[in-house]
Amino acid sequence: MGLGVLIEGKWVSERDQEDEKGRFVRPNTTFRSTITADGSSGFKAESNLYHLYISLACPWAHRTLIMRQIKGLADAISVSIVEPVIEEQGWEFSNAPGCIPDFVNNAHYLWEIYVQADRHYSGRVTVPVLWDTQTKTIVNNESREIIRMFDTEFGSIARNKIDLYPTELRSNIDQTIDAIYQPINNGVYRAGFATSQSAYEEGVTDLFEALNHWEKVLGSQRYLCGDRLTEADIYLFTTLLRFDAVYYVHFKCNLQRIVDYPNLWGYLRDIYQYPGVKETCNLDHIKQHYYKSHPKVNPTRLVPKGPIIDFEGEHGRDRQH
Ligand SMILES: N[C@@H](CCC(=O)N[C@@H](CS)C(=O)NCC(=O)O)C(=O)O
Repeated sequence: MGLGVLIEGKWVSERDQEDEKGRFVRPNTTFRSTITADGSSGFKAESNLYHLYISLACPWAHRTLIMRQIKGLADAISVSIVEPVIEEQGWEFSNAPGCIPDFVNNAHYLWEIYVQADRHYSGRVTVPVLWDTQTKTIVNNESREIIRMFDTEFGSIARNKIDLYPTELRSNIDQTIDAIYQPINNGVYRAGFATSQSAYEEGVTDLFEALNHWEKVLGSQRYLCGDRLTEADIYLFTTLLRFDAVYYVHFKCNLQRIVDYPNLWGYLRDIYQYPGVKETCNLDHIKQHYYKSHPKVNPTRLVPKGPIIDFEGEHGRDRQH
């Protein structure tokens, strides 16, 4: 069993995901509309209009949930949470612990949402998905764009007046998000899904070079872009949270754990303890997902017991800077 795909609106439960050199390739997403504060894009920022489909296991989807939480958009944008494990039919809804079924469209599988948006849709069925309940379509399924919309377009609706994309830091934030994407966020997948030794080594080398770099940066400032929390930190956080429990073992990213880096470890705890963030973190969904959804990587699908990680301990980041 592997990951499936929709072809002309029909679900097919196997697809290839490497190139001829054994390198993992992440295809682009296809629904790329935007919501704007004034509605000029065709989708207006409003309460009780949009619904977010996510997995608590997926680092890309998790980011959108964190942004929704930090901005105080939880009452304005509803959410469904899929089962952690990807089976034959892809992402699935249920009442299992930590899940929220699809009370908006009553779908059983996430692919039904894609077909409802486009009867002839061909492509991957991924989380996150931002759904418009009025026009009954997918607005966007690219986490980076969903996060930006939540941050900049829902100002009058958001309960918390926090800005994670402040004008004076915008180019720095965008550059940082770009800089961590290939080596870190996608780097763990490049290492873990590689099917040749050289592709794996390429991924793992880039990953640890980048971690070493940011470890240094975080020695002299509290966050990636300076002394305030920004979008870029949310991007790094979801990879770091999964690292020691999953990527270190399952994806063979094992030169060092995050707990072995003094600055990255304090930083990870710092963001975990930021108001609203820990409620979005579910290590059980995360471990179930990775160890059971990739039988090519872990054929027995056994889920390890450990490690025991204390995310709640003192982070020391406020004293240091
Ligand atoms: N570019 C997307 C990537 C989303 C993505 O790859 N999600 C994964 C879960 S971590 C997924 O749904 N995979 C299912 C599949 O590939 O079939 C984003 O950042 O929103």
